[in-house]
Amino acid sequence: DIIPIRRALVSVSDKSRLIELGQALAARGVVILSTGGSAKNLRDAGIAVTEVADYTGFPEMLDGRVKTLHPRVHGGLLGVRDDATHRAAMDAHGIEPIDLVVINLYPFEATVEKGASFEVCIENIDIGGPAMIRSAAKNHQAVTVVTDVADYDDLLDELADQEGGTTLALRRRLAAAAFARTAAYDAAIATWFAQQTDQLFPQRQTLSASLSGVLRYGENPHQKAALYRNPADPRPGIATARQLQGKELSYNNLNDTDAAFLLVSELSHTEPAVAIIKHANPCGVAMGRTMHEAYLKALSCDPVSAFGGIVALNHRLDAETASEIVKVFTEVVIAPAISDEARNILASKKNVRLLLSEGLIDPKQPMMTWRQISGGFLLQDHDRGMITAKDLKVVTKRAPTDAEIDDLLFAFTVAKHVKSNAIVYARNGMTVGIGAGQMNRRDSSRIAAIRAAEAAEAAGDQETWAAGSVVASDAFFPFADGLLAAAEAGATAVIQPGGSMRDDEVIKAADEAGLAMVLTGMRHFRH
Ligand code: 93A
Repeated sequence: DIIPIRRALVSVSDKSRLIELGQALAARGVVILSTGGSAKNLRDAGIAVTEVADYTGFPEMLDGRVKTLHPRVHGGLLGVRDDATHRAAMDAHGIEPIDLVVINLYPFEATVEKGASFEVCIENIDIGGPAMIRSAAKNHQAVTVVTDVADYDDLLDELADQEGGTTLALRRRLAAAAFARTAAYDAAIATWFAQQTDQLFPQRQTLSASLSGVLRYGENPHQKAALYRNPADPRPGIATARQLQGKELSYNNLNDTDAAFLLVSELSHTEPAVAIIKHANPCGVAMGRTMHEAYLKALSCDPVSAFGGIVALNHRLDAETASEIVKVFTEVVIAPAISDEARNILASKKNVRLLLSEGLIDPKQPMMTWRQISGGFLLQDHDRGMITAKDLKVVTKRAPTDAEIDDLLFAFTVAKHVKSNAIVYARNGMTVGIGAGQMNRRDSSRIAAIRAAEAAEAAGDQETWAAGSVVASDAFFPFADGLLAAAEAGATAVIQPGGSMRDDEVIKAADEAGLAMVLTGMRHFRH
């Protein structure tokens, strides 16, 4: 694995530590090839170098645009050392193997940052440097590539440890860093170029074959937008779904459909489940013995908000359910599968966007969420936290019944997908009232209670659907008031993370109100 360094090519724009590096290589008897400015610096310090121009027999030309782009250079980098035909070709053409390249690129990024003219920025696009870096990195089996002054120490240490050679482990690490460097360099060029031509978004593509492409507009008509698919991620999801019918998907459709599909993917995989989403918040979520039952239960939670909503199913869409869905104005339907009959029924509403995913999203799968803030990005891993019955800590005198536990876990899962502050009432595997996105928890509780009362009214029931329900909160109750509002509305059991300074007060209030309460120890903020 150890490859001795006999010949090096040094071509650097940033000349810091160049002399130190040259001296160390020369002391080990390494033959140094170098380009104009770098060669001059080394020679001035008394280090013997061969100009690349002398080696190739071609002068640096075209204002330095062509200095190392030559087969004697690239052959020396790319030739496979233990391949007889490669060796024969190298011998025939006088190509000497180059074991080490030390290159840092024309300072394109810094030139742009300085506010240089278009022409100066263009001239600072390095062509020969990235070509050599990529040749060397590709052939890292035999070639060491250094693209950052910060790696000189590792190189020199290894040459000392390995008697003038490098290990494959180091060459691999440096090759990975080298490709990352050229990728970032090209990305900087592409970004700058796009800004120069006001082409931040790619040319419009049709969305039928693949969902990626330029969208009609963003969250609002005056905003530009595009969908980028991650080609390295073929897992089931929104960007990999197939659109079977309907109008073009909008930015908001895609965002809402993602929220809907993530939610149903997290509910029981054995029982049918439906989520109806509006503005990225669920307005009705339910499980059922059949898909039809689950849909009707989800719809009844908030039929007003469901108008113009997104419907996500965790199982196959059947005809019975499809004929209910078409009765309500619906923007998008997404399911992992669909029956032929259901497809025909939906075809009668040709505007409805119908998406077919190849399965559900694994809620445990690693995903990142990122958002831009002024001057930077926030990156976090996706909220993969999930609570099961054994994670629950009963803190009240009364423990919840088994039926309550089922509803508590269901409500807490839904609450995870509701914008904070989130309060979710649930009963018999369906949400009956959801309070989302309020700046205080008491207001969310109030709204959820109002929804439960109105759902009952719409269904012709005398008593609010909050009666006999359970309630979930995405974060702890800082005061007893939100909890008491839930008790007043008729909830009998509570699930919340706990961890407030006033937990004792809240627990006491729960006991006094006859509530059963469990703590999860896990918060699910979603902002
Ligand atoms: O203009 S280039 O793209 N053409 C080349 O053939 C080439 N070869 C090396 N720039 C090229 N380089 C770059 O020159 C290196 O990446 C390095 O940044 C710089 C070093 O030039 P000098 O040694 O003359 O200061």
